[in-house]
Amino acid sequence: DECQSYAYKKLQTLLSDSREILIDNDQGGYTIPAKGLYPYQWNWDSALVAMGWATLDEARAWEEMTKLFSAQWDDGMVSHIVFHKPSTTYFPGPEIWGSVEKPRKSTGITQPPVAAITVRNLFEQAVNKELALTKVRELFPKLLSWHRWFKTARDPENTGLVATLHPWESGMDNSPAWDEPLRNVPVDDIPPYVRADLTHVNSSMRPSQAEYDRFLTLVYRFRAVDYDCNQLYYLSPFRVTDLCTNSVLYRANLSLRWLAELLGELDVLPEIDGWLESTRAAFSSLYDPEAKMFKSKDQLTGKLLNASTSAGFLPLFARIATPTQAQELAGTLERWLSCVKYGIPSNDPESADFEALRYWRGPIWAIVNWMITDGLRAYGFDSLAQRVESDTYELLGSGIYEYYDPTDGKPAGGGSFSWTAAMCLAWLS
Ligand code: 9YW
Repeated sequence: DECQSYAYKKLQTLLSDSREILIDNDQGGYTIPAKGLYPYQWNWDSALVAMGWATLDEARAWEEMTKLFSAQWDDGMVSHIVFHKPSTTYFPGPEIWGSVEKPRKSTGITQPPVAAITVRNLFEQAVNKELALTKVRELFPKLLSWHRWFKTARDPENTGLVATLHPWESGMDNSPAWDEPLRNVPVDDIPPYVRADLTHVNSSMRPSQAEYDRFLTLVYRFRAVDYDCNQLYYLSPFRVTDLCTNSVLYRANLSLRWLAELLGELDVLPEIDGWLESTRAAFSSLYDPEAKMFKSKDQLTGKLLNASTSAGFLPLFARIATPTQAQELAGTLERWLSCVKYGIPSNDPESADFEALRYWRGPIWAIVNWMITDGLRAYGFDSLAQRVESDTYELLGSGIYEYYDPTDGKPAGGGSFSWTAAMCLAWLS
């Protein structure tokens, strides 16, 4: 009937808009997150975007991953941005990460390691299994070396949890969780700079100047030792246990293990099992039973960070929350949802530093909703997942943007945004 055909049309429009966005943001083997605002290849964006590509072109999805790993460092790190082609619309670009004379092809920091999760997902969904197997064989050693890098460079003291040394590495740059640790980062006498982000998005929605001064200070300090991964852990004035990175890494290690079994690479299983075990043993130290929430931690002070952010629900995506913790997290999420029109806000809507439109301090991100609903379903919270999925569907209907205001659903940030489009495809195709 009429109602059904309206719903069908809405879905088809959403899917075709999403496909168009990926095609439009395709730079030849890699996808930029958004024109102007983010003109290079971003690490975790690409891994999520590949799941969207898979719904229209499997070969292209694999290429996204190949292109990302083409910039892998000798030490195993995969950078948070790869500068394949020059651009003047983003700061800081290749000359800041390197020098004007010798610009770098990629940044000296990483991002949440979604890639192994993607590779498993692409293989499982693949129609062309022959291509998929070839690609898994090609990518597996690269994934393994990246995960080994996390272990050696970011957990040299073998705690089971990896360190994040820059807010950009967390993927949630100006999360309220970083306010405290950033206060202990001094601002060095850095060269004057002009932010390019403010020409694309209103400054009231972006990280503050004080934050950018510290982001840049960290970059210059890391650059001074040429990003030597054996030194950065010890010299960085910012060192946190980020819930997003650690949750994603744990889930990615589960995926890596699955891929190892697929390929018959049984020799590496004890190593991966060791990582999984030590992370499981350490993870509950990030749980705050009073707040009924996971919290990130400042490794330099040893303190759990006060902020409750959407990253606190990602242990569900990781499958690392205990059943009791999961039950309590679901309660916390219900409270959050009762305070806003749409879920899931990136920051506790009842906290004093909640800002509905400022980046990672309030707005909703479709990729985070996708990860959390995946986790909710894994723990059996289907109706809660359903609530978030239908909220997300409504939000996407108002435009495929970078993020959304949880109080009224207004889209904001960059438009025609790749990973939002990809989530739309991965979810609804
Ligand atoms: C920046 C591209 C990136 C994401 C990050 C997000 C933002 C870039 O955009 O960072 O300059 O602030 O925080 O997670 O990868 O979408």
